[in-house]
Amino acid sequence: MLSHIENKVAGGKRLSGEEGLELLGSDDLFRLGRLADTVCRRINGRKAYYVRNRHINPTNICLNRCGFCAFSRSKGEEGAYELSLDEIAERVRSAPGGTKEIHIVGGLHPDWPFEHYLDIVRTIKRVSPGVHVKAFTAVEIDHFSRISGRSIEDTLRVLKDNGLDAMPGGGAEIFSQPTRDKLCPEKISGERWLEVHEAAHGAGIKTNATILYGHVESFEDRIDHLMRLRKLQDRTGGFQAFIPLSYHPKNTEMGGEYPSAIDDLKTIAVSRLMLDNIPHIKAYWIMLGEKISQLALLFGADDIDGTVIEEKITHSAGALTGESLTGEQMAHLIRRAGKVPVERDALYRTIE
Ligand code: V47
Ligand code: SF4
Repeated sequence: MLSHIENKVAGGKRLSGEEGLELLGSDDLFRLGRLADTVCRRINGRKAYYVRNRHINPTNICLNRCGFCAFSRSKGEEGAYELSLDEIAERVRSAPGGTKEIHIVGGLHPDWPFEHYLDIVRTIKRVSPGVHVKAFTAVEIDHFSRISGRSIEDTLRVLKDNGLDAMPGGGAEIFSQPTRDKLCPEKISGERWLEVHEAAHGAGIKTNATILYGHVESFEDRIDHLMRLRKLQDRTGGFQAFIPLSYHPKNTEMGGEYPSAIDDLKTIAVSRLMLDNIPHIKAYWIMLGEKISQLALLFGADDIDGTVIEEKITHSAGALTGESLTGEQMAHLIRRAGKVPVERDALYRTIE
């Protein structure tokens, strides 16, 4: 059934949306994996990447309160927190030697002004001038634009001038609006998310993209999501990595089940096959677990992400993983999957 797709992949041809749906509907997981691995090796050879990074979530207070998010709180609610600039500085200062990236995402705080987010970026750069700051989802950038009265372009320019090096891929969820309305009615639309990333690419800021899968979405929603990303990437080339985020249901308003390991691997493989123009597919070990991430390296992924150190978003929602791995542990996982570990920075430059 998949042989015409195999022929197209062998000839380096682009797959259609219908073919994407066929792949997602297939039960032949190993065939999908082999096909995705062929494409992955064509793009990245035997290399698989990891990064020494640290996550910091400045606040969990959020105006949006998405149905799948167990991390966020409303202002004044039990468990709500705000990190001070000193607490952020301390987290950066105490990050292990060799840390290359600080990853910052947080809630949409009702009172913090745009200047405070600039202070966060400046604080990190002051404490550790050599690290890359990969910060703020498109959802946050849109929020900053509204609270500051600046255009998206101007908001991004000011952030970049103050030290922003790259943007993470969160907030994409599922672009299709009817499904998005069920997940996160308060969040910016899929179109707006794509506009913000297009503006970032225009400003010379590399970004990532994600999909949140395994909840109420259909296979059509997943393929529509991938096709919209592929179309934008054709125009800008600014996406570095795509990260499928496996839904974690615990403590969420939406509830439901964890996606299966089979769905995790299939989603990685189909992402690699459909997104022929995004160089890296990340198997985020925090969400997939160490062993599924390792397998994912044979199913189209070429990155397992980072040392992380402290992780709140997935762990609030029932993550079964630890919060941290060392660089050596990640290199070991990669090596045992038969790939060559490559340490990278936030811009995929190799660390020797
Ligand atoms: O935007 C929230 C998702 C994202 C849940 O760009 C959930 O390198 C699963 O985007 N189950 C934040 N997912 C994480 C993220 C990310 C992580 C690592 C690397 C990068 C990168 C980006 O997590 C949110 C949302 O889409 N999320 N709640 C949940 N219950
Ligand atoms: Fe807020 Fe992001 Fe959680 Fe949605 S996913 S409630 S925007 S922190």
